Amino acid sequence: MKNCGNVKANQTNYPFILPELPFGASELEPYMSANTFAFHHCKHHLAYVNNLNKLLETSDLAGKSLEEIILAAAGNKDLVGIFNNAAQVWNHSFFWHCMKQNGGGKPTGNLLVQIEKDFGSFDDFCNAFKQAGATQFGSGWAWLAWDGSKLLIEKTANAELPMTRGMVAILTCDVWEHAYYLDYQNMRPDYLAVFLKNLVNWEFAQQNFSVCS
Ligand code: MN3
Repeated sequence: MKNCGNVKANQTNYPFILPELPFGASELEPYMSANTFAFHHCKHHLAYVNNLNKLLETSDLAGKSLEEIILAAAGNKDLVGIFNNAAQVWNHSFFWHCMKQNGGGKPTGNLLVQIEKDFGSFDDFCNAFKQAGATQFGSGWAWLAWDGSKLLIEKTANAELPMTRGMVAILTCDVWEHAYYLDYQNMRPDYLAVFLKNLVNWEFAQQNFSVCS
């Protein structure tokens, strides 16, 4: 479970399990602390997994894959709980892979070419990504996503994610307060800047882009 699965998600079928982090919980210090992971991974992410399994006990969606569950539940007011927990399982499993020790810097290869094409420059992309994350009101996520012909920056509320909008996630940053409050208190812009400068795993983003582009 060190590498918890493919680049789209790392979960296959019910009952879902909490994936291990793709790094040691203290390896991203000082930028993201082991204490943050003790809550964010071991409590928040685990709660989404447990809640989803509980809800699936009595649902005919239990035989579906995680992505099928998310897509089936999206927009269905009777399945809000399943959607929220399934999407948060997917989002966190994806998010852990978006970071690595000694991360940051710039992407290479065709992802960098596409970023420069769609955003003007890598710096312009960084500014737009940070702006999206800083201005997501309340809980949510900032994304780099691929819509089939171009890269977009999206911000989503709560558990919402690109796949329900017909887009492919390339990179994300969790901007729920539980992601940064222990290390950055209320300074969400500082957290987003550190995420891009010191934590981003551009190889993972490149893998995601290679699969879909
Ligand atoms: Mn979170």
